[in-house]
Amino acid sequence: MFSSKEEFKKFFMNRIADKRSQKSLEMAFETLWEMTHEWIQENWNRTNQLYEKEPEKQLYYFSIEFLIGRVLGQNLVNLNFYDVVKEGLDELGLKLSEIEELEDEPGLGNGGLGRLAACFMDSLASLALPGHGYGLRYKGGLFTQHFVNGNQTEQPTKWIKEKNNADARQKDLAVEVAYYGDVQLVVGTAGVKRTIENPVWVKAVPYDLPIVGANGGTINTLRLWQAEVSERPFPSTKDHTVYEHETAKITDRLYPDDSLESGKILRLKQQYLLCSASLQDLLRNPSFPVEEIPENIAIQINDTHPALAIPELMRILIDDHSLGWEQAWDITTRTISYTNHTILTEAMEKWDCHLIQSLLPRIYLIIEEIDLRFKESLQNQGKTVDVLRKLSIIEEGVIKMAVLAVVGSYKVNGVAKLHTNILKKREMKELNEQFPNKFHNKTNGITHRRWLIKANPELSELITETIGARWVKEPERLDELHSFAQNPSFLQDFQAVKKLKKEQLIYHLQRDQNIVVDSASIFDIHIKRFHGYKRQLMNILHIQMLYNRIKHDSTYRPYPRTFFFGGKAAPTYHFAKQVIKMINTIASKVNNDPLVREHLHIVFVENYNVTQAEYLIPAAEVSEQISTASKEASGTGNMKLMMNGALTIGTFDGANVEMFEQVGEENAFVFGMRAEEIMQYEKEKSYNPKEIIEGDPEIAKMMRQLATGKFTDGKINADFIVEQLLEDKDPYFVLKDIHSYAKAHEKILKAYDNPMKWAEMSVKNMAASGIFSSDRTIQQYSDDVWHLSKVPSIH
Ligand code: HBZ
Repeated sequence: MFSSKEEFKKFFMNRIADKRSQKSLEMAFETLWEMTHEWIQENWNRTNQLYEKEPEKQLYYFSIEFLIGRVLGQNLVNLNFYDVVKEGLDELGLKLSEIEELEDEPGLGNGGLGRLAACFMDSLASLALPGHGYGLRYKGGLFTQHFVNGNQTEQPTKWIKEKNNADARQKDLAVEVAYYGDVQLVVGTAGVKRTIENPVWVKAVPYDLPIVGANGGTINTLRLWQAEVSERPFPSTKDHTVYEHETAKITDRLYPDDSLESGKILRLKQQYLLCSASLQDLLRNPSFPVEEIPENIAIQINDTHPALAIPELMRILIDDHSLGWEQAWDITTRTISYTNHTILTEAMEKWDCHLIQSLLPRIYLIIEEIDLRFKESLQNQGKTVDVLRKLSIIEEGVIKMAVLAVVGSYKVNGVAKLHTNILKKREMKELNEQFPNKFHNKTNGITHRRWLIKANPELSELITETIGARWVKEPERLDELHSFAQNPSFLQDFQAVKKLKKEQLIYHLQRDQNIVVDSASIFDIHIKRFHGYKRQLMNILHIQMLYNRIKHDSTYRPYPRTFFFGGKAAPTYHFAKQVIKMINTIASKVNNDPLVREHLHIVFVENYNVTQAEYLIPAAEVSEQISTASKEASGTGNMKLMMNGALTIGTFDGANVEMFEQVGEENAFVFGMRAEEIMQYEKEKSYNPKEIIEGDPEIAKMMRQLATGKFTDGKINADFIVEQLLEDKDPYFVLKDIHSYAKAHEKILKAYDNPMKWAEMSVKNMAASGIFSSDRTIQQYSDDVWHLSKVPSIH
């Protein structure tokens, strides 16, 4: 390691010279990559030795997704080497930012849930807490999105390259996972045992990624499993070639769907591979007796995707360690805790019994027994048939994974206050009554080390110059910015940084997508997965509304705005894809209209991912958080944008509610119906959008424009859109909220008219954002759920 820029340069040049004494970017990337990995390795080994020497309780975060983004630059930041390396390279005529661009981001997640797991990993290591991740190493991450005639197309992406893999294969730690087979009763000296005869074995090989905490101190491990062909005997009754093909496919690609559960057997195989391999790994040579698992291990399951960890742990304890049912159940339910991320019915996982029965026969028997025993205890308590039905794990031939997850965990949490309340009072009311102390809230957070320090070094520097550097370690200290919210010179500096970040985004977009944007326009940003409930449709309909006004009211000439969209739709989510097409079509109409384009510009950023987010978020002035109230469990993009000084236009939904609470509603643009109103309408089925259309000429006109295809020159098939709004009764209340949304936008224009006031509001948002650091979230999980102790310093 080095301590100065000069030392770094010498070190770096020696390496380069070792190779082919060329300064090409690729070589610089490779060299830097190797160097950082060597630095990391040292502390990684030391952290691991410490864990072995002084075994304290460890947390394992089981997640089907870890959306980590690029790692090179972030590791340099966390190691505190970023500036030294950047300056050193500058002097050698190399740009670190260009070198960073050579890294392909591993898209091992869809959206919020996967990114949350990545932020949590960063916070655990940065807080020096012993917490690691278990996930899957998909060969193909999330698809690459391209637009062809405005339609989303999906190309497979392979992030794994021969060279520069961020992870290291640990072939000696491979484990075998059993699928299919027959459950046999074997009578032995120790009593009756169950074994699985003639299973199809799959080898799970771990790949380890270092998770570098702040200041490079604690380095934890993210272990990702890859499925491979097993060398164990193969059942004679099955076709070997088919099986080899199937095995190779298990970790071939990430499921690109973040809501509609499709009940596919391959997905079930993925889930079981994650759970079985990880648990076998954890219980390989434990330094403690299995009876003491709960004192030594905490397992957090990220949604229900890893809920098979519950019956799998039971299987291991009963079948492999000969424990009785009660004892195994006691251990399991004191080890596992569960986070719920959604109340959307279509996203609640349900598996057909027969699917699990044939793929995982022993696991099925265990789930059946859990259900049976639970029901028995409920009957003994005299529960009604209705309550019994709601609380049953198995109902009408399907396994409700959320119920299994609640019954099998010691703690269950929602991801924002509103969401947790909805879980407790409605979605899981009976479960909450049954287990009154199980449910709790842990409002999500984001790591400020990536979303502020890494993505916005200029703003971070300004903050440090203003309030000192303590906020880096204690992000709640961002609230010290409050006293500068009316300081003209600070506000001007803030404005200058925002302008710079807008220009950097413009440069990036021009280079990559050949898009030209006016830096003086308001940057209004709507970035997230495409979903009905996230209401990108309302945003684009509002733009259509503005277009009509500009065209027909010669006095209406609003301040220029650029509306940025970014996000992918699940390949099978037809409606979401139609909205993408609609935005692209309206974009070309708006952007090519000589009058309108003076006021409105639409930019749809292709292939939105973590890397793009790092450009977009620091440049944002307006953050669109407009989900139908009650539907967005938390949201985390909202927090990233707030931390970078964007003002939120948003509904009272998810974590928005808490953001407004922190910053004050006067520093945001709040609109729309509340969760209770929406839920009331849903319950009564009393909302009729037809009435709105009939009573509102402006909306009626927009619907006509869409239906006749005149507005879009026949380029979109608006049937789907109009059908959803009319026949499907506008399930996300777009037409009900659109006027209140439009009014909020009017307020934005008014506020932007006063740049100093706008800057003041932005600063107040930054100042109030510290609580949304995932360091706070992780500390709360640790205090209330996992009970971890800090790793002693290794320096
Ligand atoms: O989890 C999101 C929530 O929608 C969002 O409100 C919250 O902030 C975030 C973190 O808690 N949920 C997801 O991102 N869900 C998925 O990505 C998903 C992936 C695969 C599935 C189902 C959902 O099968």
